[in-house]
Amino acid sequence: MQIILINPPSPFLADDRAQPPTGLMYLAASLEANGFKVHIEDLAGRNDWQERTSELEADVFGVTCSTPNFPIVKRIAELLPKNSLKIVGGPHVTFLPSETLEMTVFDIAVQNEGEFILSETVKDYKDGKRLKRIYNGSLVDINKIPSPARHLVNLTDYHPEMEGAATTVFTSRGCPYSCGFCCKITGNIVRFRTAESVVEEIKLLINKYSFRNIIFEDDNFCLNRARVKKICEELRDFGINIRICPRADSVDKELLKILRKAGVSEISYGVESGSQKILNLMNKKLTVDTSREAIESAKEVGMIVKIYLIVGFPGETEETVEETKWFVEETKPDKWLLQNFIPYPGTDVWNRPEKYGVTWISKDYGSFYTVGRGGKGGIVFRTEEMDEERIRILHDNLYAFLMNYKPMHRG
Ligand code: B12
Ligand code: SF4
Repeated sequence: MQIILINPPSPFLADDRAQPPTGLMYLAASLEANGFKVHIEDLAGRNDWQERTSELEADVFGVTCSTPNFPIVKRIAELLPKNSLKIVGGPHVTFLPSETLEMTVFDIAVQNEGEFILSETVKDYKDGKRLKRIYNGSLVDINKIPSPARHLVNLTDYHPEMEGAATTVFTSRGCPYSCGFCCKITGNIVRFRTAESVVEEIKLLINKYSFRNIIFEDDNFCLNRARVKKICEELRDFGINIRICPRADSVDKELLKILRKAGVSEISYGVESGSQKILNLMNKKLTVDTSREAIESAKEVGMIVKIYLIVGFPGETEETVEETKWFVEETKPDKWLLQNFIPYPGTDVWNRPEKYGVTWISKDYGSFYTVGRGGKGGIVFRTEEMDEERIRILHDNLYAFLMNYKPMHRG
């Protein structure tokens, strides 16, 4: 039984080879552990993706789909062999499984995490059992799944934004917060990998793959302080550089010093806005002051600081954009990334638009990207106060200010 897992291209992005397709590498590892032969076809960065897809041959295809990838993923399914089993999963499908099946020629949609359910489904298919159209993989025990099948991709083909060759690691999944712009695909309960398994994976990346720069891609690496300290204790002598993205309220000077000693050279915070009014509307449960302190403290211990900003959340005005500019002027981050607010399926804004004054949300999923080529994102909703033009003006105003402050870094 030959299985091919496909990562679609994302031509709207400045670089769609910024990171390896980790979700597919996890799925492949579980399939291999169940004795299946798997190939990962990464179409990212390929202009000839349609020709390439038409050439693929396998019994089962699994395709991953984020919302802006939907139109391309739909086309990929049409190009795959008619007699193959075509399964689709990923963030978009998790929230819109029935609609995805109605709008495409996929046979099966899988919600949530696919490590166990995909192998079970393929086994059932092999045994000729009757299959359902929608499966829910739920949230898996991340201490019971194999490490990503990194041998199935060429890790050096990807360029995460860090000094020198870098790659990514997930040490936990989940987040207990409920920000209105986030689709919370990893669930509310945080699942932590053991410190031992994280350290083993990092040793493998150093010894087998020669990486000395690692990005921890967790939603929030610092939620369990005791575990962070344990990992840091182990990593101290490795001499590697690490980038993390914790919530600003999960770190303090003491922890930052420990992280710095363990090799954390770069830290990114989801600051989102310099306006407390906007943070409250977002349900971010964070104060502007906390972000300010977290930036100052990280700089004091010698880390490069990057901030993520969102513009155009319902309620944004010229005044709130000005507050974000003041915040940047005052805190002087080393790097920034500005994203347009997009009401993704599964977010609170998508589920309860009226609560945010949202009067229309587009179904043109190909435009559902927050930042793409030229620093621009799609504009896919309206509120009573903000039409598309006004959202564009607010974005361009802040973007011009930030570019004047420092050029943008992707990632
Ligand atoms: C790292 C990351 C990136 C990286 C790398 C992406 C990559 N190559 O994988 C970069 C910076 C490039 C990036 C870009 C973007 N990202 Co991003 N990103 C993430 C992040 C933090 C981790 C993704 C990841 O690797 N997870 C780990 C793996 C194990 O999980 P997974 O990929 O979801 O796969 C699991 C399941 O989804 C499922 N599954 C997935 N595919 C399939 C396929 C089959 C057949 C089956 C059965 C199951 C299955 O099983 C997998 C194993 O459990 C997530 C948030 C999060 N915590 O997940 C956001 C997230 C995926 N990104 C998001 C967004 C919006 C974007 C952008 C659109 C932003 C933009 N610039 O406009 C782009 C689009 C990229 C793209 N083409 O998909 C949203 C997606 C929302 C949506 N509805 O699509 C998320 C969920 C953040 C959020 N909470 O809102 N991103
Ligand atoms: S944005 Fe970050 S803190 Fe907020 S819900 Fe999503 S993962 Fe959690």
